[in-house]
Amino acid sequence: MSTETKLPPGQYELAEFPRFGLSQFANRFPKETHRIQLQITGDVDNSITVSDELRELPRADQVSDLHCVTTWTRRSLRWSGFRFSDFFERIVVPRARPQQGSTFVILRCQDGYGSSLPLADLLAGTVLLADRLNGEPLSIEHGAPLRLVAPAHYGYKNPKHVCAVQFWRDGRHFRPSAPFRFMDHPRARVVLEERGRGVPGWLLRYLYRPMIRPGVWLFRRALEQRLSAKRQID
Ligand SMILES: Nc1nc2c(c(=O)[nH]1)N[C@H]1C(S)=C(S)[C@@H](COP(=O)(O)O)O[C@H]1N2
Ligand SMILES: [Mo]
Repeated sequence: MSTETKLPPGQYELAEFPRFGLSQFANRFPKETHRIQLQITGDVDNSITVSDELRELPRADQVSDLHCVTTWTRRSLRWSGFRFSDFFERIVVPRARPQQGSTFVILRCQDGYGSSLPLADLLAGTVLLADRLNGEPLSIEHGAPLRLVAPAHYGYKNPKHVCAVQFWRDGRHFRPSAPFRFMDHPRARVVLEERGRGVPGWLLRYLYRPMIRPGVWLFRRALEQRLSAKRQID
């Protein structure tokens, strides 16, 4: 059981599952929360848009933990969706035809957020494009209509509201969403505490931890304001 295993280095368990991220994204929301629309582009022979065909892939369910780089962990989340490896082998390869060596993958999101991972990491069996959480369709808080779940990598490599997947031969098209380069490790593996680049992970624990409470508060308030503004319009 995941609740009995030890947490990764420097992490502590949170009893709630907050909406969270870099502060500049607190007030940004996806326009489309139901219909999946994924653009597949980059160094590919054929750029395509994938929507309901994604739901024809075999479903994959998994229970995994989400580890934010700021040191909070939410345990035992029940995700449901599609394995990234199935998506890649059954849709991307035959239809978009990535060019030789296009292994730098950028995921872009409806709120303007973006993150990158090497293709090899995305092909791991635990990486999902998830459309459900704990038996319900994904909520706005947690990434509707589709998010990446990559439990071996810190939360910032788990983009929400994903709208494009780009396969490039190198990283020159990528500008990390984080304000400083040290905040984006190319792989961000949790077991190795790869929180950032050029700065030891254990040191970043102390820098990031004070950001948790204000971050949770900011993201919650932004969502409440958005919901009450929507109620006035509806
Ligand atoms: N589109 C988008 N995805 C995002 C973020 C964001 O601000 N926008 N924040 C990231 C960070 S830093 C974390 S820890 C997780 C938090 O996921 P949650 O909001 O479902 O708790 O989402 C990640 N994915
Ligand atoms: Mo995070």
